Amino acid sequence: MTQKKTALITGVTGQDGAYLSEFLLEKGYEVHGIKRRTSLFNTDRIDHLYQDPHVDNRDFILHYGDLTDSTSLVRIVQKVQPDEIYNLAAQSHVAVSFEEPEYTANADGIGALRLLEAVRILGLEKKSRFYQASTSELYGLVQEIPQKETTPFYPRSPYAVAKLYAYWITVNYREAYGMYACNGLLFNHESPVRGETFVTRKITRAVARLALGLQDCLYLGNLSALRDWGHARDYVEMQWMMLQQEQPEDFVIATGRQYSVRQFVERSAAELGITIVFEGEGEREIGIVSKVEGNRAKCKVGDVVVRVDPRYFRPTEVETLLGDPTKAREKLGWTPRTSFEELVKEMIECDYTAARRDSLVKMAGFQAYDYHE
Ligand code: NDP
Ligand code: GDR
Repeated sequence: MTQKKTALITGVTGQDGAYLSEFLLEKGYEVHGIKRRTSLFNTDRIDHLYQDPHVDNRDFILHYGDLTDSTSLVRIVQKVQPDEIYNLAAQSHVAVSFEEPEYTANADGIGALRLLEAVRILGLEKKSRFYQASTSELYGLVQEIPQKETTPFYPRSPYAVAKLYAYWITVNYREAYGMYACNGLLFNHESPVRGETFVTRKITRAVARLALGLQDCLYLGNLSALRDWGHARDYVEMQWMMLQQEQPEDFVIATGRQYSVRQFVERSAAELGITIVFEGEGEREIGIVSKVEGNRAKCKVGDVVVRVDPRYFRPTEVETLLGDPTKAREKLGWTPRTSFEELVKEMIECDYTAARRDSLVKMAGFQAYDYHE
């Protein structure tokens, strides 16, 4: 009987952590995840994978730890003796990194070093393969379009600068200690469980709520930013594939197609039969309902449903990202399965279902218990 492979995932409670856990469990792995202590439950995305700790032979096991706490990492790596480590944990919000630059550097930059050092201290350099969640944000200010593995980096946020350190320390441990360590340069990837403050999920949630009369207006920042958006489910497969090669290498993962934030809004609204037209410019730009079809939306023609709020502008912005996934296709046979339209549809359908539930609860006269009274 061949022994199960063991994977350790940091950031297991995040979007990618949840999809990757599902994927690896289906492949027959024993999956260990690191979650951090929070005052509220933070395991919503993986609750369906939970296994009762009183049961023997579990293959999904969570450990408390934190990327800012070396000793917890050493303890967990020693206990798990992983064949594969996926370092997905991060303060992953670019705008927030301007507010918390030091913490972001600590968790996203030095955190990767702590994990690599844990592997080295424990003498697991030849056993544990290491995946680092690198990002298209490294390209930042445009040097070349589309961006590929050889495109020079120009990070534009504390988040991206921290991730630049993590990228290079991963390369350095590969070269210095012969570790199987590699970077996935992943472009934006989304899903119905994307964090609610990233622009795509903010849009799909808001459009669903606007359609049902639960919200009046959606406030956004830079509507012209261009992104290459894929589906997280497709991208975690590639994270695994990168650790199954003979030699460790870095890969760009992207769709090769690009849309603006404005187009994401238009597409989301169209899924519910709402046509939005944009007028004005810069901070005065607004999105107005020009047509409503079908019976899924209660909006009226003429409603102003999108406004620009400069509070969402970033001190330095990444205006355009477009990835070239040729290397991933040619060397690993990977291509994204989900189109932009399918991604938006899936996200809208989930958020519309959730909004309908809220709407029905509201119509039934339910009021939440107010513990301040
Ligand atoms: P999420 O923000 O959804 O998840 C981040 C995870 O990291 C969460 O589990 C979070 O825990 C955990 N975490 C945050 N800080 C710490 C810490 N100090 N110690 C331990 N865990 C911590 O991100 P995604 O799943 O979208 O992204 C996964 C990784 O890929 C991240 O590193 C991100 O920067 C990177 N990336 C993401 C892209 C994308 O488009 N999604 C593109 C390119 C790279 P909690 O749940 O408690 O908050
Ligand atoms: P990004 O994702 O910064 O690319 O980082 P985000 O969805 O936050 O922003 C994408 C673009 O939309 C513009 N934008 C807004 N963004 C947010 N969050 N909220 C708004 O209201 C808004 N209005 C316009 C932004 O300015 C930006 O140009 C994501 C994260 O997952 C990172 O961890 C990851 O590394 C990169 O993708 C690749």
